[in-house]
Amino acid sequence: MWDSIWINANLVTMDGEGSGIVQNAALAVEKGRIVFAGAQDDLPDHPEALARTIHDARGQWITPGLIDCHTHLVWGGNRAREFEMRLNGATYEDIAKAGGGILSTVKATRDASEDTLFNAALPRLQNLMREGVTAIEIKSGYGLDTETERKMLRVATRLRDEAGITIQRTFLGAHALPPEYKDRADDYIDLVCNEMMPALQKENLVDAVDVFCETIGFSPAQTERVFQKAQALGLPVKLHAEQLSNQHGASLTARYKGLSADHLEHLDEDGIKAMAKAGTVAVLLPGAFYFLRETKVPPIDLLRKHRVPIALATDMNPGSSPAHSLLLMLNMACTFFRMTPEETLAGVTKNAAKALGKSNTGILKPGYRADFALWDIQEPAELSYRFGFNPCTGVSQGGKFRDFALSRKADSTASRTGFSPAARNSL
Ligand code: DI6
Ligand code: FE
Repeated sequence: MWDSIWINANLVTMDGEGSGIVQNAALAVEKGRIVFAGAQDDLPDHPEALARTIHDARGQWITPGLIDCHTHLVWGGNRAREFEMRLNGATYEDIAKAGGGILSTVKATRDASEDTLFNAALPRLQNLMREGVTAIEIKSGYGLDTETERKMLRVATRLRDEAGITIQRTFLGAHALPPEYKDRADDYIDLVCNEMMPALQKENLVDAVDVFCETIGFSPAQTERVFQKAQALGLPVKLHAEQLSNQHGASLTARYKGLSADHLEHLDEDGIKAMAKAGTVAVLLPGAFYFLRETKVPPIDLLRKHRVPIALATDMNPGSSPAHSLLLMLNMACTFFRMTPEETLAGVTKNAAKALGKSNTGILKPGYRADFALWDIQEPAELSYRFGFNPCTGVSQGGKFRDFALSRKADSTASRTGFSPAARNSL
């Protein structure tokens, strides 16, 4: 007997070339894994004979759980003041050069206790989870000293353990130059490579390594030193690349078989070819594009031409993208980047899984983790069409199912398997 089965569903499996749509479908789960995802008529027996728990999806859609593969979700303080400064004409770079920007968040994060950071981060994470997100990446990088980088990665680990969500913890020690290393960037890279990265990896706090390669960040040569160290320690790399200028960071990342190169507004075709060859995912961040009022669009057509997988993420952070909704990123990717609804959904499922180096989630397919989301929609394109509305009615996280309709107990119309219209958007 299987543990549970969803019947009368429509699936967006993401298996194969397109979206892999199956209507009048069923999805079954056993021991946290998908054991069936296909046409209901192809079930080997009656649902009652196959599974202990039967959920009637009543025509709702099921997609793979969404994946937010680029976030800076743990930070102290906020940067609303800087937002106002930018509205009055200062640029993001101006503010960074004047010691604000990332460094103002570094100060607030150093000053915050681990509990304070955890308590601030949890609702951000819960907001994503309520939108069907079952896996995310969280970067450090607002500590810039061993102690505070450790504190951030410990918070990310606690979020993983307490929220029961898949989290990739990325060490971004080379995010900005801390004030105590002013004009000594190479010495700081020594610290990152020789002290911080090995110590934090030894404490089992690091799953991947990232660098901010930019004129206001670190040079390609400094980036490469960090990549070499990561490689020596067996850690996969990724890069904040070509966000504000073309530093040829994408090619560098490809040379280290990087998981992803992210932002990419200023990426050129050579970088794209290198990414295609290495299997490096292009992670686009429409929230940062929007919030920094960027006008240069990432080279979508060339990415398509060279068949580089495109992922989308929130880049959730206090400075360049205080975006707390992954669904909104789908809409922005369509409006700003002219991506198709189908491309955006691939961007937060199978391609985002690839960006995290995970081959067991992001697709509805037997053998994969039972990470999926239920949606009260008529067609999948609605996920990118509407904005500011959340049609998610339930989430399975490795087979653990949370029914958002049922969680409002006061609603007497919510049945064991049902999704009462009155309750479904109540959380
Ligand atoms: N690029 C970004 O968009 C974030 N980090 C980075 O390297 C922004 C971080 C911040 O402004 O706090
Ligand atoms: Fe970022």
